[in-house]
Amino acid sequence: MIHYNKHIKKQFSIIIFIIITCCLVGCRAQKSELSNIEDDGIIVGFSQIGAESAWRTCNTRSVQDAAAEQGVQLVYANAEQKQENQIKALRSFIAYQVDVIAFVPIVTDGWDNVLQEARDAGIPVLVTDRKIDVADQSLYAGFIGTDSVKEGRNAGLFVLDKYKDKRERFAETEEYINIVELFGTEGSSVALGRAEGFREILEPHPEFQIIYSKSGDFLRSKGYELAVEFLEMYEDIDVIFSHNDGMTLGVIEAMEEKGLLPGTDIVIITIDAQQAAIDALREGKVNCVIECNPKTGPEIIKLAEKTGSR
Ligand code: GYE
Repeated sequence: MIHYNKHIKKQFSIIIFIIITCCLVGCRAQKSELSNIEDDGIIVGFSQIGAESAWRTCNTRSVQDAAAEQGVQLVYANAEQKQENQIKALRSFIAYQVDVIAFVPIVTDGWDNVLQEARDAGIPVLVTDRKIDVADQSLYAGFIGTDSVKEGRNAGLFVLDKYKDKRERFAETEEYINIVELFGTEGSSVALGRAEGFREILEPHPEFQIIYSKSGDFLRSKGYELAVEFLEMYEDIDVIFSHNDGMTLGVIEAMEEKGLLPGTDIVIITIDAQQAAIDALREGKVNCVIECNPKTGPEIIKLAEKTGSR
């Protein structure tokens, strides 16, 4: 523990104060320098979740390309799958006084405070790809993303149709249709929505039962790990509902290692429609691919320009 006498303490705090002011003036100066350099281009702070899937990297590139095309200055931050890193990034955007903040919220909760700080700083915020739960919806200026509940419903409708015959015989056979679900990131609006939409369609049909549901965090490696686990646990799986192609590719790998035929021995439904999943569909290793378009960059930048124009 270091002890200061009161005079030194006073001098010390004056020094601290001078440093902070210089920084801010420097920031403001830098910002005004930026504004001088690119006076018609806005500065957008973009906080991305990470690079957990081909969908994610395509989404990032779409935003970066659209910004470059529009002459928009993009300050990009990769949160490496951590919410605290995203909050740190949003706070640095606020300190830096960007014109607009756009972010992909990894989970739905925990954004109220930092969005209030952005509002206090007069910086509009756009929520992209995934949704958030905040007490005051006016804390953000807009949302651009996909309808995950609808994606889940489409997966449910596919299963409903696929097992039409077996369902009709259920009353006499009592043969259940066993479903395994690979859940996305816990607490993310996309995983919650896909699960909700899927159950909304199947719940009225008791012949369907979800016997296993675990989060693979949208990662191929985790999809593989969980597949090794549930293929060990169950012999009578009819359907695998995977929340994204990344996890699905891990499942296919594990099934083939076990000598099983994906798409034949077990019906597989996946969401995203990245090229590898389309190829697997063509090869019959996947039975249903539901599209989720990652190329939202142009819309995000267009809305950012509208929202943040100087
Ligand atoms: O389905 C998955 C990614 O938020 C819609 O996140 C996105 C999802 C997408 O990891 O591949």
